[in-house]
Amino acid sequence: MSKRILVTSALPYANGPIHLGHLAGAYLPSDLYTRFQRLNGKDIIHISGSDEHGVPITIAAEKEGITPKEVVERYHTGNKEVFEKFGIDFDYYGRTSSDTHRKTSQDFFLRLHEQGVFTKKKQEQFYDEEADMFLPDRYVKGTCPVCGHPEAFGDQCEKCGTSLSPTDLIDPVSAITGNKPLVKETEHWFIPLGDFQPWLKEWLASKPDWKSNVLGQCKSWLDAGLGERAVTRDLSWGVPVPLPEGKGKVLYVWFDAPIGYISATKEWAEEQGNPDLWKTYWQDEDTSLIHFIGKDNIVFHCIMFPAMLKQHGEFVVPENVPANEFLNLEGRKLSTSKGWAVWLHEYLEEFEPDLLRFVLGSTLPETKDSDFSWKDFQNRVNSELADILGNFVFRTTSFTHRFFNGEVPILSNSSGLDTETLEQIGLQKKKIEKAYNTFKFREAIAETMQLARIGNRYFTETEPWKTRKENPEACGNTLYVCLQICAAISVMFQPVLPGKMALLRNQLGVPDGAKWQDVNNQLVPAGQLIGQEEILFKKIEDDIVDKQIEKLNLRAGESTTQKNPFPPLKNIIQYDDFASLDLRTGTIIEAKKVKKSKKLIQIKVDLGFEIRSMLSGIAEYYEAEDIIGKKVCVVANLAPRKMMGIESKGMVLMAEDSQGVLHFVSSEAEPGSPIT
Ligand code: B3M
Ligand code: ZN
Repeated sequence: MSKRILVTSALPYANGPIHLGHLAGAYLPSDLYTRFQRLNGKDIIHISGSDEHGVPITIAAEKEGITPKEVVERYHTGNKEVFEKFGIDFDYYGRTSSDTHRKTSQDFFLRLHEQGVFTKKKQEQFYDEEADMFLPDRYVKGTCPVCGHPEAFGDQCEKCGTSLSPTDLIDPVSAITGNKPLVKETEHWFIPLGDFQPWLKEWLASKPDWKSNVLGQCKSWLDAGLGERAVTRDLSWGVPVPLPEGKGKVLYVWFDAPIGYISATKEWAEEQGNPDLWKTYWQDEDTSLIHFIGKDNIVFHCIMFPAMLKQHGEFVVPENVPANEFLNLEGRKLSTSKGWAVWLHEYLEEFEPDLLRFVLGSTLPETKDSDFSWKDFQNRVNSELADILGNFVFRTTSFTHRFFNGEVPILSNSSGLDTETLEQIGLQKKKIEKAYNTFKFREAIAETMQLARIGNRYFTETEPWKTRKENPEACGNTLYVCLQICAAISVMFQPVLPGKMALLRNQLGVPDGAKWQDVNNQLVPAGQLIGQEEILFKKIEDDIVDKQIEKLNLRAGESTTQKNPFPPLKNIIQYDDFASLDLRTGTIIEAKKVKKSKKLIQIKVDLGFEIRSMLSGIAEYYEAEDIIGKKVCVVANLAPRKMMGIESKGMVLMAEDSQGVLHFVSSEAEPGSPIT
């Protein structure tokens, strides 16, 4: 293990408030890790901040009718505050609109430029004449060439996750005016990621212990071959390109945002009164750099940013990137625009932070997508925090007060069970620290809770209410053991339940500065006076969570009544346009999932007069074997297209409902019948 750790959490775009999806992806895991390592006596700093550039900001500004600057002012401060209230333990929360950041990212760009890394190339790009601007990234919308999603963005299809260029889209339109964009020539700087491929491959091969979801994504990027990536954009909002010929252009947001980690560390060092301190964390080889992110940011943190750091030459590269998958909400994909989200500031109006820290921490999407539901929240709070942990602490402390004047009894003539139970503290401690060190936070939490279960079982088995009269010495031993377990928990549960465990330490007289190393089976000495019993966790009543579910449904309902959930109608076409389509009925006679593709199923359709092979982006909704025999309608004269190296001759028609689920369009007419 290295001498020091630098933890970063993805810089959230300052274009909206923080919700549960953010927390589950990056910020709760990074906080649990940081708090554990701090407790463990490590030299560690935790850096994050607002990502204030890029198209997500400018589009939000256009939607709200305000300037990009106003958007980031609105959300930066609010987000910083809500993280603080939730107990996310950042050492510094910066922002990419700062002067330090502008200078740091421009210097970075210039250094790579001077090293001759970039190629400068003319490129055809979409242009919106009415808005009088180029249309990078999300300024273009259209149909995804991979899965057929009609609302894909120019940089990524949010449905199938494919990373795209605006020109990949089918039927592209400007996101500002809805116009069909023109193509115009412009010039940009590109980083040839392909040149870094051999190094990246070797470097990633030296990280076999990384999470498999992360390595899997990296591998598929490398297998597909890394190309060039433009690092500049034609926009007015962002870090200006620091070259005379770059006038009117800014750095691509994914070039400047990760450098934001460095700029924020510089500002932190400044604040510490030691302006060079940032170098120790970024440039000394004895640092472990760890990026906490959600899965949609993997390529940038495992390929692009490491390549930039490596090329620059003065920085360490990441030691680990423990990216999480996504969090769903009540079984549905989280969507802020559809009102299907729980915002952290709203949560905090009703509940304490520690409850959510525990529940979300216990269900983090560490290896696959996971789900948050209000009923599960209630269940876990009631049956684990209240019934197990809270109850154990309460029965132990109240018993000590009633029968031992609130003093920790002495341990004498302990039984085998007493000793074994005390030893569990050390055994659990080992399991918990291993889980934290390997980014398995769900496991760390479950193993900590396990200690409270062990304590509860032991309390019940030793029956102190009986031994109190029959064998006071044994009764004292029971309470001694239980108090030691409570004390150990008050330190070991601190990363997850910082507020509640501070109360518990105070109650038991465990020093607030107790470290992980101090946890043993005699944390509270015999004779020590403990505070009065208190209820640590109150149970949540049904009506409280019902209200939350209602609120969620209401908001989602409002947003669908206000907003048509379907895409707007396309422009009017002439009959001839329609007549040029050759639509036919058919029957699926063979289907198999395309290897390595999440979306695609390769099918053979009987058109009566011939058998056609096609690809369809429906694997998320249908199993290949279930669709054999389905009657379908197809576009039979669509020019053949290749996807994932397989040719598709035609397209199966699907209807996409408001939830984004695809349904077949069928006809009973015999295969081959023209649809007119
Ligand atoms: N702002 C994307 C996101 O919020 C982006 C992360 C930047 S990390 C350097 O998911
Ligand atoms: Zn797609």
